[in-house]
Amino acid sequence: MEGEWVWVDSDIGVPIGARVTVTPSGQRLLVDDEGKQRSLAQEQEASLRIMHPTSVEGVDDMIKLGDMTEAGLLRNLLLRHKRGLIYTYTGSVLVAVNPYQDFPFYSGDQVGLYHGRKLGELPPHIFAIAESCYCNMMRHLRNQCCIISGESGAGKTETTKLILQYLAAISGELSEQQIEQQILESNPILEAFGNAKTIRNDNSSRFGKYLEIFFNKKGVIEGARVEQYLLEKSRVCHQALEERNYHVFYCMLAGATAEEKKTLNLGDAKEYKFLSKGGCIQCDSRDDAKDYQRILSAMKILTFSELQSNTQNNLETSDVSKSQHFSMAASLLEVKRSALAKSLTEHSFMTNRESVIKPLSADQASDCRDAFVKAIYNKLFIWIVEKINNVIYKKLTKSPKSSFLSIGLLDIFGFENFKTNSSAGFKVKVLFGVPQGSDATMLNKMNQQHRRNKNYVSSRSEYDTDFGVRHYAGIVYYDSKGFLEKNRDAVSSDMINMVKKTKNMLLQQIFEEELSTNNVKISNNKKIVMTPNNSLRFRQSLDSLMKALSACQPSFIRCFKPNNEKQSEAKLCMRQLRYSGMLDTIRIRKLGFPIRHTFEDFLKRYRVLLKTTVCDPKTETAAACCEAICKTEIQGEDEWKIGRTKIFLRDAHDAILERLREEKLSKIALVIQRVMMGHK
Ligand code: AOV
Ligand code: MG
Repeated sequence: MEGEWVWVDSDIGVPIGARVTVTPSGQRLLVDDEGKQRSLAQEQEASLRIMHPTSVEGVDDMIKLGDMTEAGLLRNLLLRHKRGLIYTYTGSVLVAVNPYQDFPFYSGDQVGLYHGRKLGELPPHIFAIAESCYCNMMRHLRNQCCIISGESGAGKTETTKLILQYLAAISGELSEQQIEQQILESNPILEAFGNAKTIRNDNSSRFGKYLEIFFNKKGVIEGARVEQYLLEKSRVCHQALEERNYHVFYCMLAGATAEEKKTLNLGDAKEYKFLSKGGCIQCDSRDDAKDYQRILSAMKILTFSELQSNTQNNLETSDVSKSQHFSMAASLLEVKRSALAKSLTEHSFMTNRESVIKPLSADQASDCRDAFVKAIYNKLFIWIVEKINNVIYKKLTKSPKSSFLSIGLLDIFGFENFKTNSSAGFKVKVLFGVPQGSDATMLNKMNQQHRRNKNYVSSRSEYDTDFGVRHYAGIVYYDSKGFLEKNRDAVSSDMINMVKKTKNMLLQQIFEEELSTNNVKISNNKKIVMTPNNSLRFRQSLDSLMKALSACQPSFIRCFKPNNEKQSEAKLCMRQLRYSGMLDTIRIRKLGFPIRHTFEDFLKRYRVLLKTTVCDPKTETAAACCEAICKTEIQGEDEWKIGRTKIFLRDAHDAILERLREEKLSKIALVIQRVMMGHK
């Protein structure tokens, strides 16, 4: 058995690989994948589980693995990752393991290499997936989407950008225009305002994004549209230890010239409370000053005016005091100091008979300030997205939607499981729409409402502030403490009245909705400005996302994070493998027939492969013709099935049939060429 590879038990919960070796002194050993040695008695050998050769060597498509187990998948990924092969297929699903270093994978040459090639023809690559989306879109005239998943820091956002880069490059070959560049340049802007350093990722997306890229029928990009979901607002006022606020603040303070900073009354990042709560100003992997120039140039390309670039959110100093900062805030907001002071420190409401003004406590006043700051930032973000869409999307709205084909890229915020989770990573609870009340009343309400929901784990006692949610990745416990504060964004009507008086056009614009609704609801003696309920709006936008996604042909990319300071590589990947449901995916795909076409579609596409001597389409049904094609071209009875209206194929046959079709077509082309030459 010397030299043989086997599976041995390990402490990560699944078996790992080991090799049988014999020392010069004749001692038999097992050396496992982690380099650990264990002795091996001869009589044990018979019970060893021999490793399938595909697991010894590694395969580029997990469907080809002989040992179809979690251990098999895990070893294959890790083996390839060690060799610098970060991409692996699981059928048509791409698994991408974050390399955390720049590889020469993504040059123009690579684009050229993958363009026009079928999935599986070349080594697994994100460009192959992008090409397959593009090709499917053009071939079936069907909209496509890429669903990219993975935990925080796994590489979703980078993957999205690579797909966009690929599509922009191949579209750019077909025509000379600016739009591809403008779409690409929207990223640095969105990331500046919507990404931040967290302990998981130096460039963590704190919002969800769906980018839909529109092509004309020739395959040239005509425009794109960004939809954003749930920016994490609490970060604007509070950051956890070792985390930062949004990049843009640090970039601006590091990158603006001394003169510009003087004009805008700006200091250094460390002077601002809202920028230094995480005790972290610098981020080693980022160059804030350089990024600032990048942001400005992107803003120019997307036609933001200079005034708009400068009127950024400098509000973080708005302390409720008659300090210098307070005057600055008033001047930036372009309101009278007295109006700002009133709105921040007083609370006016109606009793049955009269209007009453009550002073706010210091705590209430700072809550009020924070809610206002968060609202401004959130609205500014929405405004930026709109502004970008005005440039990259608006002109498409003049033509009917049916004149375009599209590829949508979904880049969400990744799963983060901390010892204590609070609403920072879990925004959906916003759905309860609890504008007032305390964390305890909210928890109580949730416990009652979801008592019977099997995905909800109620608090253990009335003193317990935790509750749990059963996610696909496992149960996650959330601490309800501070939950409401993090999600509260109801701006008081006093603040809105103040905004009414501003001369600042941008501020007026972003609060347009509140200013135009006179719909002020009075409840419990508190005035709250009612805009369309945030949770309702979120639900609507999720609904429309789901609708959009389900109307598309999807491609899936699963990003993996190979290391984490606290966990071994294998253990970490195992967890991700489990909750990605990959093994199930493979089992189903291996068992099933994931490729399906209607008889008509199939026949239209592969008619060149039909031997008319065997089956004549003039006299036979489409189903019979399809059957005839499969019989001659696909080996193995069990590889395809004929249904009532459709033909079902195993995963691999799509690419095989395409290749056969192309060979046949080029042969035909050659014959035609010869005939024409002969005629000349
Ligand atoms: P995420 O989007 O999945 O996390 P990112 O796409 O921001 O993760 O990736 C995190 C970091 O990993 C990047 O900043 C790069 O340094 C590195 N990285 C990812 N993919 C690649 C690649 N293909 N080549 C080289 N480096 C890469 V989050 O937004 O936190 O959920 O919510
Ligand atoms: Mg991201």
